[in-house]
Amino acid sequence: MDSRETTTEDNNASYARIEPYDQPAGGWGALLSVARNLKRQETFKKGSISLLNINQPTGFDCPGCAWPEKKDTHTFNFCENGAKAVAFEATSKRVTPEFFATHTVSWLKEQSDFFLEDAGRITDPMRYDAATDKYVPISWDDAFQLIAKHLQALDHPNEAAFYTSGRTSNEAAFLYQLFVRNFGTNNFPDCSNMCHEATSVGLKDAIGLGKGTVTLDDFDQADAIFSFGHNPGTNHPRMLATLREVSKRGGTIIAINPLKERGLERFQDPQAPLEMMTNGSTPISRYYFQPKVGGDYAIMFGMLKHLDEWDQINLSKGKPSVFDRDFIALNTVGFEDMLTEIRNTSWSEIHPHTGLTPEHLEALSKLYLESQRAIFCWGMGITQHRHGTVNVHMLANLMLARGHIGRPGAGLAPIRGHSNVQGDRTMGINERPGAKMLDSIDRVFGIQSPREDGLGVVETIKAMAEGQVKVFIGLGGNFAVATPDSDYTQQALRACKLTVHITTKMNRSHLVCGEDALMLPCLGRTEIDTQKHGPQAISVEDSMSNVHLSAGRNEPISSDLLSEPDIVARIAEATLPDSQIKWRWYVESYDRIRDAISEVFDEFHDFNQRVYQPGGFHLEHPANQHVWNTPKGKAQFLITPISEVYADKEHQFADTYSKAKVYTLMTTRSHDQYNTTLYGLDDRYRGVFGQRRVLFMNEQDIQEAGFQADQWVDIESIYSDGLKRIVRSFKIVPYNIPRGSMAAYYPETNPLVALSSHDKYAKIPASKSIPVILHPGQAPEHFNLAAPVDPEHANG
Ligand SMILES: Nc1nc2c(c(=O)[nH]1)N[C@H]1C(S)=C(S)[C@@H](COP(=O)(O)OP(=O)(O)OC[C@H]3O[C@@H](n4cnc5c(=O)[nH]c(N)nc54)[C@H](O)[C@@H]3O)O[C@H]1N2
Ligand SMILES: Nc1nc2c(c(=O)[nH]1)N[C@H]1C(S)=C(S)[C@@H](COP(=O)(O)OP(=O)(O)OC[C@H]3O[C@@H](n4cnc5c(=O)[nH]c(N)nc54)[C@H](O)[C@@H]3O)O[C@H]1N2
Ligand SMILES: [Mo]
Repeated sequence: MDSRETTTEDNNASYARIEPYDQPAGGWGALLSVARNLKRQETFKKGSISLLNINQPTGFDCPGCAWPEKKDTHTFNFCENGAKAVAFEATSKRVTPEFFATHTVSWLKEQSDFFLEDAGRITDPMRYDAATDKYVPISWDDAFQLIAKHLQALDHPNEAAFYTSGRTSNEAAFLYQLFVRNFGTNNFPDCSNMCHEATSVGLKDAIGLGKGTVTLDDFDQADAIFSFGHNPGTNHPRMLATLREVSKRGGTIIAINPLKERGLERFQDPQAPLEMMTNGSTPISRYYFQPKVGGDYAIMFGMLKHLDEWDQINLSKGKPSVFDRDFIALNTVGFEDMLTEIRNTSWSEIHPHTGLTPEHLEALSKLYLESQRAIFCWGMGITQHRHGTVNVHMLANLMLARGHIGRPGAGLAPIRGHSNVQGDRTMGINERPGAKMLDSIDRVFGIQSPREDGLGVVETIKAMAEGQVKVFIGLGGNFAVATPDSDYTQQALRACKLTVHITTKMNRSHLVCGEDALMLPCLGRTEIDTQKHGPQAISVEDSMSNVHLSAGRNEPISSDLLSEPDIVARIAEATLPDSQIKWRWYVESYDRIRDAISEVFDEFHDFNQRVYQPGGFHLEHPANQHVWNTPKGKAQFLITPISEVYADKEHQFADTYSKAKVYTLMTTRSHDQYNTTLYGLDDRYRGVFGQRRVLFMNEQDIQEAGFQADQWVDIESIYSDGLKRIVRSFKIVPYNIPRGSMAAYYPETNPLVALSSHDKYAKIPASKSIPVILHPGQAPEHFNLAAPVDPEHANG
């Protein structure tokens, strides 16, 4: 790790500062930051992109996040971080073959992640040459032949793994899964395995389909929105406009989050002229509960226990039940079993795990009791725990118990991450596919899809390290950095015979090469994608199951780029010369891919016809019609004993093994990053400027441990496998966070997460609950280890 962190001189220690930010989310701060980013990426040099009003018949899907666009508008709803994402892709900076001729891979490895991606867009396909330790140009055809040669040489198709990152379009994803299944494996590690897989698994168990049940219209009708563990001000800023409307019309927003996130407190809408002119803002959450990290399961357990106690009182007085008894009787199974477990659990077993006072827990439960149309939103604060899936079961239990599913203005709203992560899953990027989909694929294409489950992210890493997977192909993403246990993961990638990255910009994964390695540059979403039948649009599915088209408007940054569907088709054609599927024919017009999709998936009937309608179409969630696609045909209440959830062997081990105090560390995003992509070094709303190596810590914890604000510490994680995992030189920042809980940024802290520490069912790495201890540390050799910074480069 150290090599990547210590290379570039920091020439701006004075810019870096920690300073409370008292402005609302959004507002002038957001506009200023956008302007700086556009300048920094030299976007205006090209003059071809108009960010604030991308207006065209097919629409444009912002690659920033999966929050839905407002219906029937073709305007790109502007937000600060969406604008940064677009500017970063539309940059006029280039990484050319000349660039690679002057820099060895060893030299590039010494540079920060910020430097690598900031260098610009990759213009040509490149192959790693071990003799010179440089990337050298390769023709597209040779690249595809090389991939084919490696794949054909494997003893079994299961010796290859095919990663997908969630920016990939439906069309590319569909062709990709088709190719991989035709090749013969279900090894589909996916960014979702580190993200909302707990949602997909947990909701499938509970309500029959692993997707949310609400649309934007429901937000107009809800009386209460509960926000569990997500940070809209940074990660889905367009959501703030929706929350602002809810707040303005008197709806109640309730945040449950260990950190006070500015976007959940106050918002100034950059698209509301009056608010901007008067420097006004709208309060967002009326109630803010700060649990300890990982406390949600106990909180929801407690909410159900309160409801049950109030129910018993009501019934004894002849009053109506607290629960929606008719809904429960008609639609669900498992309710009584759940109540039995809850009644058998005492308050003293619940309260200590929540981090809330009993009074606050009761108040939160009352708020839920009082709402007739409630929406539950959640993000990584719920899923990235060893108990991520059971957290999702609990969210569903609460909703089902009061009949909030299928009722207007109410329901479940997971807030997905990557702009098409949900669509990729729908298209069959799934390492544990259902038989129905496979039968359908086989029928339409005359192939025999493999039936055995494949490998997800965690399993792929292990299999590569152990030599069972020898070829890694990544359709987007930054596998080497986004995954846990970075050192082990990177060794695993290096052990491969071939690593391939289909990509827009250079990142560390491209430098962690197998024996052979390829970097294949593709068109980005902002660019015009011209195929035989003319310019093409791709489709995506947002967090609320709306499917719509997106087409880029910028000239491609290089004439040598291929689109993602084209690259996939050409890999398929080269690898499977005997395949009956006319791969390249599909790419001539993406309508053909969409026609094939509609043959495979019932819910995509008349895909082309419907997707060309303004705003596209909505995929109905059967649960809203009270159709439950579970084994029993009913929604299921699912309960895990609280003693089991919190008898976490890793935390128990850490407590007994370590003499020092063990804290729970969450890893989270700053305001200036998109996952592993750093736009800058500020986290404006949290008052952090020009730096990333900070550790947010409770003030009393700091005192008790004998540390001080601004002191440098090393963070060590403790797991029962006994391996040493440590990251060095983090600065302590006193912060409003419950005792025992700490926060630091991802991905700098990924080396701390043991690969074996993940959710039992969804296998999501538990990157929001790392057991850690602290050691006094040293100031880093260079002030800012994460990346180079100067005032020009900062986003203040
Ligand atoms: N600008 C920008 N936009 C993004 C991304 C980005 O990196 N940058 N990433 C995209 C992706 S892939 C995703 S998945 C989403 C991620 O969006 P989020 O789900 O918001 O992800 P995080 O930033 O990890 O923040 C998690 C939130 O959960 C809280 N939290 C942590 N632990 C707990 C806990 O135990 N309980 C509760 N209740 N809360 C907790 C944290 O304080 C934080 O507010 O955003 C997407 N959009
Ligand atoms: N510790 C910790 N680890 C985490 C998380 C956490 O909260 N804490 N969050 C997890 C989550 S939620 C996620 S989703 C994963 C993210 O994991 P990934 O999706 O693998 O990572 P990204 O950083 O989003 O990938 C960025 C790269 O994608 C490439 N790219 C960008 N646009 C395009 C495009 O249009 N096409 C192609 N082909 N490539 C493109 C660029 O090369 C860029 O460098 O990380 C996970 N890891
Ligand atoms: Mo994500």
